[in-house]
This record gives sequence, C-alpha cells and structure tokens, in this order.
Amino acid sequence: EKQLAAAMPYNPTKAGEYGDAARTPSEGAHNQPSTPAATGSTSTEIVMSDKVGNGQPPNGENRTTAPLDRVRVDAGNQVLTTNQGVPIADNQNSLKIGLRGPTAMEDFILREKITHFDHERIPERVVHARGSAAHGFFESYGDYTDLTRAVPLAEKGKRTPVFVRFSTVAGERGSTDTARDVRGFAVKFYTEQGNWDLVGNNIPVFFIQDAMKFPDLVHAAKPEPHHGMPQAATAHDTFWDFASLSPEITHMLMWAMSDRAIPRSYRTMQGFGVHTFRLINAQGESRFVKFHWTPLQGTHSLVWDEAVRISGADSDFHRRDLWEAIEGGNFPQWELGLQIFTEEQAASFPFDILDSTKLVPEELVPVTPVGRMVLDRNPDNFFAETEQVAFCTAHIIPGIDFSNDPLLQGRNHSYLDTQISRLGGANFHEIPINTPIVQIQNNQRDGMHRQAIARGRVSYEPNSLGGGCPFQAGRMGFTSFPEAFNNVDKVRGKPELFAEHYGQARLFYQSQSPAEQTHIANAFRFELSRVQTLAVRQRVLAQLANVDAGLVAKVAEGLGLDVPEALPRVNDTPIPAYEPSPSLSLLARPGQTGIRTRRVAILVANGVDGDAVRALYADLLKDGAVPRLVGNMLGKVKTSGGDALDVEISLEAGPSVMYDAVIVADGGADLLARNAQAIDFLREQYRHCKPILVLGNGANLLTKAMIPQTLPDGSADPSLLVDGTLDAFKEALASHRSFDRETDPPMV
Ligand code: HDD
Repeated sequence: EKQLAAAMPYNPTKAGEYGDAARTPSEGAHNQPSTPAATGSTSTEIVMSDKVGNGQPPNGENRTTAPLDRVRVDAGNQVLTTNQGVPIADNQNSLKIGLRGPTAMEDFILREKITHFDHERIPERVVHARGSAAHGFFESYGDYTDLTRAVPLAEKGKRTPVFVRFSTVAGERGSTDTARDVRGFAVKFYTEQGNWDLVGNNIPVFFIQDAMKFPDLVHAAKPEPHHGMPQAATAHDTFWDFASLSPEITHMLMWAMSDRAIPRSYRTMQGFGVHTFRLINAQGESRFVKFHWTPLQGTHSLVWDEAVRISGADSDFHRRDLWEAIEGGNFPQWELGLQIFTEEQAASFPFDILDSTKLVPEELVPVTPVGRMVLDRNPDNFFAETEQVAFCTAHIIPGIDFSNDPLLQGRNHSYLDTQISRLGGANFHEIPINTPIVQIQNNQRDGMHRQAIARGRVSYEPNSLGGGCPFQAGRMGFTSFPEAFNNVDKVRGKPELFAEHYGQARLFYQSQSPAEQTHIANAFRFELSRVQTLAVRQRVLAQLANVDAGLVAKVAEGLGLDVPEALPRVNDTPIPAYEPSPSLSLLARPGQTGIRTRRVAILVANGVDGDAVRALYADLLKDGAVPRLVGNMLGKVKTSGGDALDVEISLEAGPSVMYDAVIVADGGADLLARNAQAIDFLREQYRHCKPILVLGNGANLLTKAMIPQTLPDGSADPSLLVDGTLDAFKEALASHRSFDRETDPPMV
C-alpha cells in the first residue's frame, strides 16, 4: 500500500488518505486535470479542493481542455517509437559497422532522434520571454448585455475558459523571476465567438505613448548590444539614457521603481489592460472602458534586498510559487473590474484617454466588479502550452473594440507579426493552445505546418460551387464601431494633452505610504548608482525635480549629487493637481486569503520541544500556511521528549528569503546559535520585515543575532513575538510585513 501511495500523483482530494492536505506537492508533482467548481456560483471564496476523479473534465465544463485532449499524449504502458510510429528495439546504441567501427549512415533511428533534437529550440519572445502560465476560467457576476455583446459577460454565472501567462519583460527565457521589472499579465478567453486576448501588465500605464518608439525603448532596456549585459535589469546606462531623454516615461518610472516591480508572487499582482478600449452593445452603443484585475490574495511585494537574494536561491521563485499553489489546490483568483466612461466624460478629464502614460484615477471613475477569474490547472507541457501560446491585442470579439491609442494601434500589428517568426509561420493559430473552441471557417489556405484538412474545391468567395459557404455572419459577426472622423489631416504628431508628463507621476508618488515612497527613492538610487555616465544621472534628477521635491532631494543625496534645475517642460501650462488616490498604494489591498500559502520556516535542532513543534505545524497547516522544518542538516533531530523530527530542508538549501516568516522553536536554539547560517537566517527575516516568533530558549538565537526587540522609535515591534502566541504570529503573518522596522541603511 505504501508503494502504491508513493506512486500516486499528489492530489488534494486524496488528502484524507495520504495526509497533509495543504502542503505543497513535492517538486515536479502534477495533478490530473481538474474540473471547475459547480457552475452558477458567484462566490468569491477561494475554491479549495474541487478536483475530482480521474481528472477527465466532463465535456463542456472546461472547454479549453477539450481541444487539447485531442493532442495530449501519455506514455504510460506504451512502447517507444520513431516519429513514424515504428517500434524501437534499442534506444541506447547507434548502428555500427563492428562494435568498434564507424556509425552507419543507414541508422535512421539515430539520425531522426538527433535531427529532431537539433531543432528543439524556437526563437524566444523579443520581450516577455520569461513567463509562466495556467489554465482556469472566468465567471461573470451578472448579465452585462446593456454594456457589451462580449459573450463572457452575457449572463450571471457564465464560465469562459481562460489561459493566462505571466511574465517579466526584459529578461531572456532563462532569466531570474525576481528581477526588478514590469510583469506581463496576458489572458486568453476562449469564447463561443472566438478568442479574446487581454494582453496587459501589472502596471496600468506604459513607458511611451506611440508604438513608433517601442523598438527604441526595448533596445535601451535590453542588455547592451556590445557585451550583452546586464541580464534582466534596467540598471544600466542605455536604459536611463533613453529614459532621461523621454519625459513621457516619468509616470511609468514611478511605478517601475515601486514595489510593483518586485511582486511577492504572480498571485499577488493586479493586472491592467492599460489602454482605453470600447465596449459595444447590441444596439451599437459604445462606452470607453479600462480593464482591471484585482487579486483576492491581496497585493504583496518583496523587498529589494530579498529579491536580489532570491535570484540566487531560486531563480524560478514565481514559477514555482504559481505551480505549487495550483497543485496544492490553492487556486488563485482575480476579480475583473471595469472603469466605464463616456466620450463626454473623457473630454472633461485633464488628460487624454488615448495616452497610455495616463491612468483614469478611481476617484474620477470607480472600478465596477463584473466577474472573477480562477486559475485551477497547471499546463501539462511547458513548451506546448506556455511557450507556444500566442497572444495578440488584435484578438478581440464582438462587443469589444479598440480606441485610437497609438500604442495599441501599433501593438495590433506587432503581436500577429512576431508570432510568424517565433512560431514558424502563419498557421500558429492551429497550435492547440492557440486554437479557438469554435471551428475556424474561412478561405485561408496552405502555409507552413498546415493542420486543417479543408475539404471541397472551393477556397474563395463569392462562390456558388460551395453553396456560398462559409457565409458572412452579418450583424451576428464582428463589426467595428463606426467612429466619425471629420476635417482631419494625415499627420505625424500627438495631441496637446500628451505633452503633460508630470501630474500623474506626482499623483502616484504622493499617494504612496511613507515606506513605499522610501522604496521608490531607494530604487532610483540603486539603478542610477549602476549608471556610469554622470550626465545621465543628472538628467534623471532634473526629470524627478518636476515630480516631487522630497523625492528628488532623497535620490540626489543618495547619489552624492546636488539637486539640479528641473528639466524644461514642453509647454508652460500648469501641471494638473490631482487629489491623492489611496487605491494606488499596494497596502490598499491586503487580500482575503489570510495566511493561506504563506511559507513559514520552523527552525529546529537537537533538543527541540517536539510536541510543541508538531502542534504549531498542524495549526499552521490547518489554516493553509506552508510550514517547513528547517535545520542545520537533513536527517533527524532528537526532541527533548526522546523521539525524533525529520528536518525537511537544510539552512543551506532553504535560506531565509524562501520564507514569509520564521518560528524559532524552543529547545534547539543553542545549537542553532553556533551556525552562522541560522544567525543570518534570523537577521534576514528581521531585515525583510517578516514576522518572527521566538519560543523558550529561541531567545538565545535572537540575542546572538543582535536583533533589537523594539522598533527604531522605541515602541514595541508587533511582528517580533518573543514567547508570543501563535494567534498573534498568524495575525502578523496575514498582514505580511511590518515596514515600521525599516531603516535606511538597515541596522540589522
Ligand atoms: Fe507587448 C509581448 C504587454 C506594448 C510588442 N506584451 C507582450 C506580452 C505582454 C505584453 C503581457 C507577453 C504575452 C505573452 O505572455 O505571450 N506590451 C504589453 C503592454 C503594452 C505593450 C501592456 C503597453 C500597454 N508591446 C507593446 C508595444 C509593442 C509590443 C507598443 C510593439 C509595437 N509585446 C510586443 C511583441 C510581443 C509582446 C513583440 C513579444 C512576444 C509576443 O509579442 O508575442 O509583439
């Protein structure tokens, strides 16, 4: 029975039989495909363990999986074959003329295997190369047909399958997850009216206003072309040279230097469609819309020192986190919200809604929740799904339309075009992950790697030989909003409001909490310290002088420079003054999932109070946290009660940055205090503002680590609990971090 259990794939529905329901699965474990929870529910509660049976979803329940089932391959109990299906007798030895002789050209099995291997790689995405993805569904909260014909929003409880890919932007395919960078947030909805891709980011604004500048932006941000450095980082001269000469970038820089650019998890990021789009209803009425994804897990970030260390400890940190959460049945959820406004409202705003460097403050237009998205299934194959998925902003469905945002208009060309070189031809829509759930019917034919076998002699329109089929859908089909254009010239240029670059940068900075403001200033200091050209540093300061006097003073001090004259502005219209917008702070969304999935290290060594540790462990598990026994080395530690505990990971293999909090158990601390790794562990937990619970003689480790027991202002530290209760610890863990501890430079 034990052997059978070991052979079983990790599956939370089997938790009763195999134990440890809320633990993350072992490395590489993969659940069978899941079915979504019962249809019709609009509950925003996290669905925990709704996986069932043999994993085959009933037809129609999750239709993303249906087209994919056709091509899923499972090698269990199967014989090895060539690509032509010929059974292979020996996969170890090539065919030779005598055991010590040359290899025969005739060995088609060897040649086929090597040839295929030689062509395994495809070009990586020119941006967003590094990413991770998952399947799930979108569920509408109601019937929004008064706003849009878009089918996913047509009725309450309606579910639409989705595939979502998160990514960093600048790094190459194998680069670290925790680079300071914008994150991609791309959602493919497989609807009955075709695929709709909402290709957004975790930041609601962008660096530039016109697609014409995109190649320049990317060339400046990517590794410098002469020596190919640095990887996945904007902390170098060419990026800041470009930035300092592009005042439109200023608002985005505030976001990109904020904690948004170092998320704790893909699960704790917001997502934004960025551009203004249109919603069109059946009567042909149009309203403008901005799309927002809000995580139920809350918005949480890393601190920079931690992000840097994670890059060394686990460069797959975000990929692993997403995978494990889904495998463990902790399905991440986001609420979709819409900001809806009319042309008249838009005309009254102090900015242009076609300008992607501007957001619509929630104080001007509130965000209306219209549905939720649940990611409940990991891909079966990284390459086939996550790598080959092709998103495109031009993939829209009836009920959605573009605005004239010049960045969006350029994107609509770029995404389709890039797939042709990345995926090797114009038929990339036939790769299973990209195929809509509806049948494709048109007269496009042939091309590389064509899959469909189109029957009949007709591949043109109009035709009579094919009965006129496929026929136009007429009013049922996609129709563009008939926007009127009168008396306009064909020009290269931009609207006047596009020239105001600082009002919203100031709005963002001034809406942040003091800790977040400090992080922004420190991020600028770090990045500009890496810049070698003094004039570039000074130009960035001149840019910041237009944003906030406190910010520029802090950054200038950090660089040992004087505050320069503010960069001249394009026109002398006053910088618009916005009311501060508290919703722009990450702290505005602590989330609804408490300590679920938070990783807690329990430090143990010989002499530990075993019963107390087991009780803590079980209690944390019960609330969905992920406890781990961390010790000097793998193996057993002897408890004070005479039995033993298994160390799950060593301090060396599981350093502090892999955990959201630490408990130093009573009993083993004197031994731990002799290991500098344990001391570092505790000091890093402290420096990264994480909750610490110290029990019994654990206090000796605290003393050895020279950790102050009060906050810098002398008051009690609510997340440093010496002989505190587990409840107080859990409360601190739910609120994630205590930035009150932070000093610059760090004292610990
Ligand atoms: Fe882009 C990929 C998001 C501007 C050209 N972009 C890409 C991805 C995301 C975004 C999430 C990865 C999709 C995936 O996971 O496969 N991009 C954005 C956002 C932008 C933006 C939110 C501004 C609002 N992008 C932008 C412009 C251009 C591109 C202005 C070109 C004119 N983006 C691309 C691309 C990529 C891409 C070259 C690379 C790989 C791909 O498309 O499929 O076409």
